[in-house]
Amino acid sequence: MNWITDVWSLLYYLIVQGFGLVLAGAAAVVFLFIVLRRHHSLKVTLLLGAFFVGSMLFFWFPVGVPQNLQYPFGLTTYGPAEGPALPLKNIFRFFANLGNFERVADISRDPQDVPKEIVRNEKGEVEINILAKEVLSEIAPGVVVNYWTFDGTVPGPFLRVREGDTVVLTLRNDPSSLHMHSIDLHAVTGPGGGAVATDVEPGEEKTLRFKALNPGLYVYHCAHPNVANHMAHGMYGLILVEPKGGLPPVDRELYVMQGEMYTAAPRGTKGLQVIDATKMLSGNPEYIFFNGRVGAISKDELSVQQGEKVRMYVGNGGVNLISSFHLIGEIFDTVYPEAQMGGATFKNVQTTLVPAGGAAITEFTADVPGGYVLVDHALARIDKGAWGTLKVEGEARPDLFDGDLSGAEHSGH
Ligand SMILES: [Cu+2]
Repeated sequence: MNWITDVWSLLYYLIVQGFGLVLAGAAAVVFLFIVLRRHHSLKVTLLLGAFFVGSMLFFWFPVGVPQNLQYPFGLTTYGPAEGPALPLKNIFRFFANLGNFERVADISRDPQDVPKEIVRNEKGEVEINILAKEVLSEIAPGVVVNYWTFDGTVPGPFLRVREGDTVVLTLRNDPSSLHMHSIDLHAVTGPGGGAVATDVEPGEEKTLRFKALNPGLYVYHCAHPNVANHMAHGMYGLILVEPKGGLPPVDRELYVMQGEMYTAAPRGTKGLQVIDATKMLSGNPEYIFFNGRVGAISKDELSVQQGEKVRMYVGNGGVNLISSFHLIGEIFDTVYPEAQMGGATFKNVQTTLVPAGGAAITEFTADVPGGYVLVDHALARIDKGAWGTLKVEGEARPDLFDGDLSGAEHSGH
């Protein structure tokens, strides 16, 4: 893919479909005029023609045009700030800047990219620097999306602090960005979770200081209006506030975050995609995935050793759906429901809820070797991309599981 094919894939929707429809309509008008004129007076012909053209425009403008533009005109919204409709000039600025966006080879954040546990026993001051950056990358093979990111991946970096820490967070907005960005961390006690204090223009940076009062695993996300639109472009991640005594030790920690993408073109359409704000408001994504794109969790052949205790930090950037997180063939020994800490944990859980803008912590011990699939158990969503694989390596345990797996390629569940 280069900018010529990118532009072509967009022109295909905007010009070939849009203006093609106009040409077809004009031809139909001429044809209609000729036919009507044979049987009616000029006055009746013009009236009937005006009715036909009016009907065509009546349906085309509210139905045809919005479906082909990222920021539909005339979209009525009732949020506290502007809706996902942006001025036409933003679309032109996007085209003008198309060559300047960084092309990221792989948008996904490695699920193993989790910082080490915090060993200090006293509170401290933690400095965090994050870069908001708009990039181009593939959501599925050949399908290119203009992602808006924290640090160039989806989800953004896994942040880790300790209860009582003072966090000094600097958000910088890359000069190549077309939009303002900010960060609202659900771990913050204070207005907007820090969103207003970190709202930055392209090329600008702002610093927020906050005290991490409550332990837990929290979502962070961009909260520049339209917030849903910024989140649906990929601007979310997780911050873990470890409790004072730390979390019980485990052998492996993994970072998984579910997300959605609302492309105007049907799933699988190749080339640069236009985002459909109308689909976003309806909550009907074309793609649902873990860690930024379809197939991200499966790419590294993620594997754990038999006997290892595994902890998964599971977040949901949404922007609309609630995830029913499940690991096929495993039972979560422990779940921290809604990723809260200090209250009761759940034991022996099959499927746990991960709310939009929320998280869960799941733990299991890998006992039986083989392939496992993690899913959103609203299972139609796996066909939109919401699945990943995990391999357990070790010796067979016929005392726990004994069966013929030679037909594995035919069975999904
Ligand atoms: Cu943003």
